Amino acid sequence: MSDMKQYVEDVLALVKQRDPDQPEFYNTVREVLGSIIPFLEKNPQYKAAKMLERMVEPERIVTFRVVWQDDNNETHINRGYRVQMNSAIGPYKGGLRFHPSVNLSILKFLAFEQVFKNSLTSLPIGGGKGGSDFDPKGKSDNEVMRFCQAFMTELYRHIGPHVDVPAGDIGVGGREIGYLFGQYKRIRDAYDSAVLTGKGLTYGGSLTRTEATGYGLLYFVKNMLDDKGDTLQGKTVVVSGAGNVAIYAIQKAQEFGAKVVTCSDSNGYVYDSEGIDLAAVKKIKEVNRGRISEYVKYRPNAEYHEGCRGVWGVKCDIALPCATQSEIDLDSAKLLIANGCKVVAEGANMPSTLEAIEYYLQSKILFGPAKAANAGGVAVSALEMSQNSERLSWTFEEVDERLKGIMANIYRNAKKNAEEYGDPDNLVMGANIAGFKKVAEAMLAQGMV
Ligand code: NDP
Ligand code: 2IT
Repeated sequence: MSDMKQYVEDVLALVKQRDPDQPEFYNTVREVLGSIIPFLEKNPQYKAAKMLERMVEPERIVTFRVVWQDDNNETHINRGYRVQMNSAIGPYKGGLRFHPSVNLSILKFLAFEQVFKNSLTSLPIGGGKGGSDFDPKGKSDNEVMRFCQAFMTELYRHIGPHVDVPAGDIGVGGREIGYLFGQYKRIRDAYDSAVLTGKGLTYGGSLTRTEATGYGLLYFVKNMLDDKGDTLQGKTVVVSGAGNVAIYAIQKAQEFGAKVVTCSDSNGYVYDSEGIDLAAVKKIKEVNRGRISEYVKYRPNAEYHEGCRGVWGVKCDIALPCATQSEIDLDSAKLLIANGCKVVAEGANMPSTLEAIEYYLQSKILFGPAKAANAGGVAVSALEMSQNSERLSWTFEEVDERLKGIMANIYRNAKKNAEEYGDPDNLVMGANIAGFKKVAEAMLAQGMV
C-alpha cells in the first residue's frame, strides 16, 4: 500500500475509533479522503502537517436544549446543534435542518461536505451545519414560530455575520428563517442582515436564492452535457423530493426542454407521463404544505405510488435525487443504469451511497457529485451576504448570471483536476481535490489551526 493510501486508512481508522456511532460522518470522510490520494502523493506537506487529522475534527460543536410550548400549552424539549467544522477560508456557513432524524453524525457529515462545497464556490465561506430533531410537519405557524424563537435564544451567542451564518436546509425555508431572524434581531438589538441567508425579499434576502440550488443543479448538468456535445432538450428526467431543491430543479429542467416525469416525498412518488405540472406541485407543497399524493387530484392521469424507492425504477435519461441522504443504494443505481440512465446529478447531499457512486464511476455515466452540483444554493447565500454588506440588492438577472458563472466555474475546476490527476471523467475526485486544495493551503498558511 502506498504511503498516502496508508495515511488515509489510518485517519479513517481514527475517525471510526473516536466516533464508532457516526456512520454518515464516516462515510463522507471516506468518500472525500479516499479520492484525494493522488493529490496527497504530490503534496506530502499535508501529511507532515497532519492536515487530514485536523480536518476531520470540527473546530467547535455546540448542542443545546430547546424548550417550547405547543398550541395546547404542552411543553416539548428538543435538541439543538451547530457544528462549526472549518473557518479557514471564511465564517462558518451552512444550513439548518429541522427533521426528526437529525443527530450529530448527520450534521457532521453535512458540515464536512459543506467545507469543500463552499471552497468550490470560490467565495470566502467556511463550513458548518446545524439544526434540531424538531419535526415541523403538522405544526401550526405559531408553534413553528415559538420553536424558532426558543432555538435562536440559545443559538444567537454562537453566530454572527463574521462568525457563522446559517441558512435553510430540510424543514427550514423562508418562514423559519424569518422567525429566526426576528428573534436574533430582538436579542442583539442590532440589524445584522448577514447573520442568516435565505431571508425574505423585504428584509435583506437575495433574489434568486429560493431558486438557486435547483437552478444551479441544472446549470451544472448543462455544463456536463455541453462538454459531450449534448443538451437537455427532449430528455426524460426523474426527480426525487418535492421541496425547495426539487421544485426549482424541475422548473429549470423544463425550461431547458426536458420532460420531468416524477417527484416524491417521504411517503411516495408520482409518475406523470405527460410531464410534471409544476404549478400543482407548488400549490401542494409551497402553499398548502400538503402531501405529494394529492397530485393526482390535479392530474387524474398521473399515478401515485406508495414508497419513495420505486422512483429509481422509472425509465429515464437523467436522474436528479433532490430529497435526502442515501436515497440511491447499489440496487437502485443498477436499476437506473439498466434502464438507460446516462446522467446522475445530486441536488440533495449524499443521496447516493458509496457503493452506488462506485457503480456510476465504473459504468462511465456522467456523475455530478453533490458538493459540486448543488453548490448553487450556498453560492447565492454568499452573494446575499455581499449584498447585505454593501446594503444594496442586485436584480434577479444579475444574481442568476453570477450563479451560472459560478456553476460553470465549479464544473471546469472539478474537470480540470480530474484530468490533471489522471481520471478525466471522475468528478468525485476532481471536485474533492479542487475543494480540498484551497482549504488545506489556507490552513497551512494560518499555522497551528
Ligand atoms: P425541503 O425540506 O424543502 O424538502 C425536502 C424534500 O425531501 C421533501 O419533499 C421531503 O418529503 C423529502 N424528504 C425529506 N426527508 C426524506 C426522507 N427521509 N425520505 C424521503 N424523502 C425525504 O428540503 P430541501 O429541498 O431544501 O433539501 C433537499 C436536499 O437538498 C437535502 O439533502 C438538503 O441537504 C439538500 N440541499 C439543500 C439546499 C438548499 O438550499 N435548500 C442546498 C444544497 C443542498 P417530506 O415532505 O415527506 O419530508
Ligand atoms: O447544503 C447546503 O448547501 C445548504 N443547505 C445551503 C447552505 C447555505 O448556507 O445556503
